[in-house]
This record gives sequence, C-alpha cells and structure tokens, in this order.
Amino acid sequence: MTVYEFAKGLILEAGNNVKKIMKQDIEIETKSNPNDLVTNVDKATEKYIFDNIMKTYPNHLVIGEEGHGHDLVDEQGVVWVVDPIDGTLNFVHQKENFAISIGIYNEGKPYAGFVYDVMNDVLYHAKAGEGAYENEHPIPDIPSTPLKTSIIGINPNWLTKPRLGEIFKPIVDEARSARAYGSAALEIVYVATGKLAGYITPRLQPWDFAGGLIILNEVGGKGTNLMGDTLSIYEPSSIVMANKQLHSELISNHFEKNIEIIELLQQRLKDSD
Ligand code: 2AM
Ligand code: CA
Repeated sequence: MTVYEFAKGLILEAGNNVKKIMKQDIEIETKSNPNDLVTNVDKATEKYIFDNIMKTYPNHLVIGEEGHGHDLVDEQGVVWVVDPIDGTLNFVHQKENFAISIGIYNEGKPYAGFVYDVMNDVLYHAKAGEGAYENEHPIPDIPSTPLKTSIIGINPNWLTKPRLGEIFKPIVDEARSARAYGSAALEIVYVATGKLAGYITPRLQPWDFAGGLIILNEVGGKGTNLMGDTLSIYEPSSIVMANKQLHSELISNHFEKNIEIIELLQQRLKDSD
C-alpha cells in the first residue's frame, strides 16, 4: 500500500470516529482566548491519526495542531501536517462545516493533500502531479476570473480591524461578493472546485492550509502569503489562495501598495509563534 492510499483510508476512518464520538458529549475548553476552542474530539482525533501513522511509519514526522511537532523547523524525510478538526467553532456550534486536513511533504516537496468534509462525506484529495479529486471525480482546472466577477472567501471579523480592514474593504467592495465558511481548509478546497475564486486571510497555521494548498496547486490555482512569497509548513502566515489571474490582480492592485503594513503583520506572526 502506498503512503497515499494509507493516508486516504486513515482520514476516512478518523472521520467515522468523529461522527461516533460527537454523538456523545462534546467537552469544550478554551485555549489562547475565550473564542479559541478545543474539544475532546480535536484531541482524540489527532491522537488517533498520530498513533496510526507511527504504527505504520515510525520514521515519519507529524506536525499537528493539538501538540505534535510544533518545534520542527526544516526536516528531512516525510512530514505529515495535520489538523484534526479545522473549523472547531463550526464543529461546536453547528455540528457541520468542519474538516479534517492532512498535507504530506516528502523531502520538503508536496506529496499529497487531503481535506475531508466529514458531515457531507466528501473527501478532496490529490497526489502531487496526478490531479485532484472530489471523492472519485476528477476536479477540472479552475478558470481565471478578474476580481470584479469573483466571489471571494474572507472572514468578516477581519474587516472590522483598523488597519487590516482598510486593506480588505476595497477588495470586498470590488468583488462580485464575499462569503465566509469558517473552515480555512474547506474554503481552500472551494477555491479548487471553483465555488470561490479566492480566499484571503491574514493569519493561518500550517495545519489549516497544508492539505488544501496541495489540492489547489493540482488544479492550476496559486497560494502564497499576501506579499506573494511561497508558504512554509513550519510557520504561520498570511494567505491568499486563488486562481492565477485573481491571485496576481490581488497582489498587484491591493497588497503591493500596502506592503509596509503587511510586512509588519508578517513579522508579528513570526514573533508570536
Ligand atoms: P481551527 O478551527 O482549526 O482553529 C476560521 O476562520 C479558520 O481560521 C479555521 O480554519 C480556524 O482553524 C482558523 N483559525 C482560527 N483562529 C486562528 C488563529 N488565531 N490563527 C490561525 N488560524 C486560525
Ligand atoms: Ca483545528
């Protein structure tokens, strides 16, 4: 069995377990602030995924939101980047619109990406260089769109921030419309399937974007930080994921002229990590 096949089976199994445990009580704790939640399901799911990877591939490394590998910096070999529940607030409040996300990198290069929309039983997956799939259906390349005919994904919470809001408001104004789904992993695969033309956020952790980015790259999309730099799986970053035309329009018409604020923001992300 290839690592790809193993990972595909593992994420589906982990999703089944989530469905089973969420029927019992969900225990909620707060992390860095009152709106930053974690549940027993996040923790149990990361443990399940970690333990199974270690049983089969003891030499592989794992970076996971709920505690694994946060000290890794630039590793050789195979690295799994895992978010056991992406969209924890949705999980707690809505019991849907959350995903399990896995990105696998080999010698620093993308190997495979998986985003599992658990409640809809839809697995988005891609092996680098071999195309992306929504369950068993190939996902076609995404079309190019200018901002004025694009629906973009952005969380409205960012629009109320003093300086960031000033960068993002004109983008929302110019776009055809904006949507927020509350799970970065799902929003990135919605860019890959063309439901959204782009997704923008000033801060994501590697486990939020690693799986989705590999899927998006397979269908001709592009993901970088707001300065246009390549994303690293070892640090948090600002994010713009979009079809290539929209990506380039957003960078040149909106982000480049605010480069000083964006650089400052990027520096703060590194300092706070
Ligand atoms: P999570 O549910 O795994 O924490 C919500 O807008 C999206 O942003 C979710 O994917 C959520 O992931 C992520 N997110 C929430 N707070 C974040 C933070 N402080 N830094 C990075 N990502 C965050
Ligand atoms: Ca999470």
